[in-house]
Amino acid sequence: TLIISFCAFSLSFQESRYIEDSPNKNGVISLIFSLKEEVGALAKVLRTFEEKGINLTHIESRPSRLNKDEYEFFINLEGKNVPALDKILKSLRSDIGATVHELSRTKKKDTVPWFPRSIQELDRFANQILSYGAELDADHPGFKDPVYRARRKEFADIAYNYRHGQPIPRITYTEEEKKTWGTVFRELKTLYPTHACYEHNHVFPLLEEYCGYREDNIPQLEDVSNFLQSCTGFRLRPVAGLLSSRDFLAGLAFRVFHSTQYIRHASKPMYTPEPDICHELLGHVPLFADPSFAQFSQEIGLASLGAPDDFIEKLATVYWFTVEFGLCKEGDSLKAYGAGLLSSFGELQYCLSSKPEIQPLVLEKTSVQKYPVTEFQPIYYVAESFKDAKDKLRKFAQTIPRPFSVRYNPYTQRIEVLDNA
Ligand code: HBI
Ligand code: NLE
Ligand code: FE
Repeated sequence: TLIISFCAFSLSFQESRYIEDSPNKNGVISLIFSLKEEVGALAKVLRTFEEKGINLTHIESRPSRLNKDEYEFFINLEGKNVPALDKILKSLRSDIGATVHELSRTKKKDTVPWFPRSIQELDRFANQILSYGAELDADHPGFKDPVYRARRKEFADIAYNYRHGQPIPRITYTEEEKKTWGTVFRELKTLYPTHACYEHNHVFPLLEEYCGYREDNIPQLEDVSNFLQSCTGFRLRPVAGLLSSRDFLAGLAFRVFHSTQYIRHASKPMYTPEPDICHELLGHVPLFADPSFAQFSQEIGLASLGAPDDFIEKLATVYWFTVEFGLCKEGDSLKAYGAGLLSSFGELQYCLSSKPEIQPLVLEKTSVQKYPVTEFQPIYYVAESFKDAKDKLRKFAQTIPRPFSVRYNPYTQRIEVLDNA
C-alpha cells in the first residue's frame, strides 16, 4: 500500500468522476506488484495472465525500495475481462505471494465522464461549486461592502445545505434588496412589450397573478418552482455559486434549473455580469414555462451528459447564444428571448439597436464563437423558432462522440442509458 499511497487520493478523486468499468468494455488497467527476486518469478505471473487470456500492453520494473530482495513491476493491461482479472489478482496474492496494488482502472481512450443518473444525484453538485457565493472579486461592486458580503454568504449557505425534494427556504428580503428589485422590475417592464419575445410576454402576467411578481415584492423561488413544475415540469434548485458548465448543463437534462437567490449590488441595478435573482426570475423563469423552450433547454442538458470536455464547451457556448443571449424572429422583427437580455435594462435596449452584429443561428459556427462575459455582447444569433433551434441542436448532438445515447424517463426521474455498442 505504501507504494501508491501518495497517489491513491488523487486517483480515487478522479476516478469517482468516471463511469465504472463494465466487464465487457475495453479499458486500461494499471497495476503494481512486487515479487521476491528469484528465477522465474515474473514468468509465473505472466503465465497467469496468459492463461486467462489477458493482454499486457506495458511493463516496467524497478528494484523495491522497501524490500531489498524484491522487485516491483508496473504493468498496464487491457481490461476486457475484469472478472478474470479479479481472480488473477487473488491468485497472485495467495499463490505467488506477490504484493499487488491496483493503481487505476481509468480508461484512457474512451473514458466517459461521470454524470448523474437520477435527479437526487444533483445533490452532488452542491459541494462542487467553482466559487462560493461570498467570495467576490476585487472589481465586484459589492467587494468593499461588508453587509452585502455577509448577505451573500447567508444565501450561499442555504444553497449549500439544500437537498433535492426539500422546499426552497423562503427569504425575507431587506428593504434595500426590495428597492433594487423594484428598480429593475419597473424599468424592464416598460421594455418587455416591445423588446421581449411573444412567449415571455405571454407568461409574465401569469407570474404576476400566481407568483407574486410585483415591483414591491421579490418572488420566492419555492413558489416560482411550483408554478414552473405545473407548466413544463421545470423546477428550480438554489445554488451556492457558479457551477462548472458540465454540472450546470446536466441539471437541465432533468429539467432542473440551478438558480441563485441573492440580488445584485444596489449600486448597479441595470447590468451585472453575474446571475442573480433578477436575472433568474425575470430572464429565465418566463421562458422555462414555455413547453417548446423547455424542451430545447432540456435537450442541451441531455446532449451534455457524458460528453467530452471540448463538446461541453461547445454546448455551453450554444447555451450562451440561445438561452442566455438569444434573439428570435417574430414576423419581420427581432425580439429577445435570452435571459441575460431580459434581465438587463441596458443590454435589452442595446441588443435590438443597430450597434451589435446579428447572425443566423448556425450551430457549427455559433458553438465556437468567442464571447465576453462582463460586458454587452458584440454579436447575437437569431433563432427562427424554438422548434428550429431544437432540431438544429439534435443534429449537432449527433456529432458528439458518445458510445451510448440517453433519454430521460420523467416517471422515474432517471436517465436511461441506451448502449450503442
Ligand atoms: N452556474 N450557478 C450557475 N449559474 C449559471 O447561470 C451558470 C453556471 N455555470 C455555467 C454557466 N452558467 C454557463 O456559462 C454555461 O457554461 C452553461
Ligand atoms: N447581464 C445580466 C443582467 O444584468 O441581468 C445577467 C447575465 C447573467 C449571465
Ligand atoms: Fe442565466
